[in-house]
Amino acid sequence: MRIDVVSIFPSYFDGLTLSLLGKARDSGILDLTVRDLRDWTHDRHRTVDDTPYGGGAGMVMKPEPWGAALDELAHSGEPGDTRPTIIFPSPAGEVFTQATARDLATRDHLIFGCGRYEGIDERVFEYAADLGEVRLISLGDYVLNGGEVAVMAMVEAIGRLIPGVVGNPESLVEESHEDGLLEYPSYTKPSVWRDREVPPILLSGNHRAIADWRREQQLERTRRRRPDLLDD
Ligand code: JE8
Repeated sequence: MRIDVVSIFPSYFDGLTLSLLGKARDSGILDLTVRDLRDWTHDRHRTVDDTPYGGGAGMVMKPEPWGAALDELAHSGEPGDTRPTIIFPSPAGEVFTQATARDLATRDHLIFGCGRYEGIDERVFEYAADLGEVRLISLGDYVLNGGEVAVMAMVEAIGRLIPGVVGNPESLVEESHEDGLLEYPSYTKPSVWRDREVPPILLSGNHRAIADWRREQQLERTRRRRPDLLDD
């Protein structure tokens, strides 16, 4: 899979190129490139923003650098050029879930456009729809200062679903949200710590009983903390 990220703060993504995704990148499973939007400006000040038509507070990202960036990145250069999925993080988008991550993990080419300020000139979204499938996706119902933090979370969630990125494929199906339930609690040595014992069932060696206990813990926690997950 190819993932391109466009941002005016490319160094935000330095941590993403380490560890988990670093391995996938080196092995060629994931080709992750982070680009500076200002590389597609032509003026001395590398301007990416301007005042909003109609007035109002703050600045809006100019369309021209975005148009040039999308033109360049939407073409893979390979024969059999496929249309990319172009994702703009937005508080006004559909909410990102594990189902969204699973869907996006099946795509050949993702382009993430990180807005800042009051957002991006609306015509950029219309233009992007000529180049690929456009998705406006929100990380959740709270306000961030720009798209970078949302894209880091989305790329990490998508990247770890790509075969070969996570070492043990069994660990994927057991996880929180993959089966619609919260995770069961985990314990390690020592078996007694500050007078607190590990649940004895986990030391019993009875693997069926342990699996049943863990499932019960998942159901109990989901009922208490996230009853919305059990509604449907
Ligand atoms: C963003 C964002 C996600 C989430 C995403 C992109 C670009 C219009 N508003 C813009 C005004 C307040 C400041 C906003 C800054 N901003 C925020 C998000 C997001 N994905 N879950 N919350 N916020 C941009 C500019």
